[in-house]
Amino acid sequence: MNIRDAKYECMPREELEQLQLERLQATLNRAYKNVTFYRKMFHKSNVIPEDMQALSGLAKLPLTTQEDLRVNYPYGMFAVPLREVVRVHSSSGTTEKPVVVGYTRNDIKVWTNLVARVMTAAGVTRDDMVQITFSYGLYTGAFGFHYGAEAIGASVIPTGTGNTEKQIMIMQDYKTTALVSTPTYAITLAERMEKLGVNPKGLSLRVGLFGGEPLSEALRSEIETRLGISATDNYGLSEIIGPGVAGECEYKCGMHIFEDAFIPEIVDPLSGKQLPAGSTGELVLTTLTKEAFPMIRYRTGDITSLVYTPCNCGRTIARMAKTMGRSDDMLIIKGVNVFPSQIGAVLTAVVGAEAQYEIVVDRKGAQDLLEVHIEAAEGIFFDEMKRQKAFLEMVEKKIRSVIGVGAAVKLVAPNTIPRHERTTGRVVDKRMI
Ligand code: DLL
Repeated sequence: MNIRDAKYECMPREELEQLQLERLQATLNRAYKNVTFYRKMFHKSNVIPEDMQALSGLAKLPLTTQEDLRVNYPYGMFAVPLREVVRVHSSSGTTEKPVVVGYTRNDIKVWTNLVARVMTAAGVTRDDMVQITFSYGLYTGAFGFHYGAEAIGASVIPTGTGNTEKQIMIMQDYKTTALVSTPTYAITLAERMEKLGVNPKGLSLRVGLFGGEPLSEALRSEIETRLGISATDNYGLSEIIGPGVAGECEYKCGMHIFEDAFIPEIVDPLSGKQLPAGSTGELVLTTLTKEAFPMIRYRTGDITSLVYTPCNCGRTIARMAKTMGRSDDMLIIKGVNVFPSQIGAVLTAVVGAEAQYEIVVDRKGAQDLLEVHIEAAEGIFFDEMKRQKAFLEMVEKKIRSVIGVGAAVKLVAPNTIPRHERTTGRVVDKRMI
C-alpha cells in the first residue's frame, strides 16, 4: 500500500478529532497573539481562543476571504517576525496585487512531508525519475513537488516550464518515470510527441501527477490514453500551503485531504453558513500546523463536497470531490445554486470535450429562464429533425437531473458562439444587463 504516514492518514476519527482540536487551539492562540486581523476578528465575534473547547466551535468564527489578505498585503497576516521566515511565495492572481505567503523552516519541513504524502499516494517511490514542469518561481507548484519528491528519495529533474521539445528529449534520454504538470501541459506534450513521431508508450513514463487546475474525468482518460500513464489529481492553494492539501490515491475516488494539517468545511457560498456533511458548496480550510501564515476558516472559492467514509486504500481522512467551479461563477436560477461547470460536464459526456456551448439566463416577469445553446457539430444531427429532437430532449433530461432545474436546449449554427480563451462554455446572464 502506498501510504507514507499511516499514523495520520488512517487514524480512527475520534483520535483524529482530538488531534485537530489540540492543534486548532494552538493555531488560534498563535494567530490571536500575533496577527492584528485575527485578534480583531475574535473580538468582533466575542470569542477568545480559550473558548474553543470543541471542533464545533469553529463555525462561530467568521470566514477569512482573499479580500482580507489583499487588505493586509504584503505581510499583515504573518504570525512570525520576518526574521523567522525562510521562504515567500505568492498566489497566481494576474490582475490585482497577489497574495504573499510565508513559511518558517518548520513550515517548509511540514509542507515537504505533506507533498511527499501526496506523491506516495500517487505511487511515486525512491525509484522514480520525477520531471517537474511547473514554473520555478513565486508559484508554489514546482518547489512544493520538488522538495516532496526529494524527501521520498526520488530523483528530481527540475525542467520548469516551456521548451516542450527539450522536455520530450529529456523525458526520452533521462528516462523520466513520473511527470508533474498541469493537465493542459500534459495534452501539449502528447500533441507535440505525436507531431514529432515520438511514441509515448516507448518512454519510461508510468505516472502523472496533475494539479493547479481542474482535471475532469474526460481529461484524465485522454491523458492516460495518449501518454500511456496513470494520472492522479492533486489539489492545493498558495494561501493554505500550495500543493499537498489533498491528492488522489490509486483508487482515484476523491482527493484525500490531510486532516491532521487542515480542517475542511463546506459552506453555502451565499450565506457562509456551514452545510451538513455530503453537501456541495464552497470549501473552507483552516490550517493546523502552520507557523508563519496560519489561515482560519479561509474561503477557497472552490466548489466541492466531502466524503468521510474510509477509502479502499485504508485511509480514514476525508476525501474531496473534483472541484465543480468557483463560487464567484455560481448562478442562482429559480433559487437553485447552479454552476456552469455542471452543465459543461453533461455536455462533455454527451457531445465531447470540444462541445461549444453558451448558457443564457434571462428573466420573464418573476420567472428565471435557462437556455443552453450548443453549436451544431459532426454527430449532432443538425439536419435530421426527428433525431435532433430526441437528442435535445435527452440533453434536457440529463441537465435537469444534474442541476435540479429545467433548461431549454437549442442547437445553433456552427461558429456563432463567441469563443474565449481556453474555455469552451460561456455564460450570458441577461438578468444582470
Ligand atoms: O495552484 C497550488 C498547486 C500547484 C496545487 C500544483 C496543485 C498542483 P494557486 O496558484 O494558489 O495554487 O491556485 C490555487 O487553483 O483555489 C483552485 O481553484 C485551483 N486548483 C488547484 N489545484 C486544483 C485541482 C496552486 N487539482 C487554485 N483541481 C485553487 C481544480 C485546482 N482546481
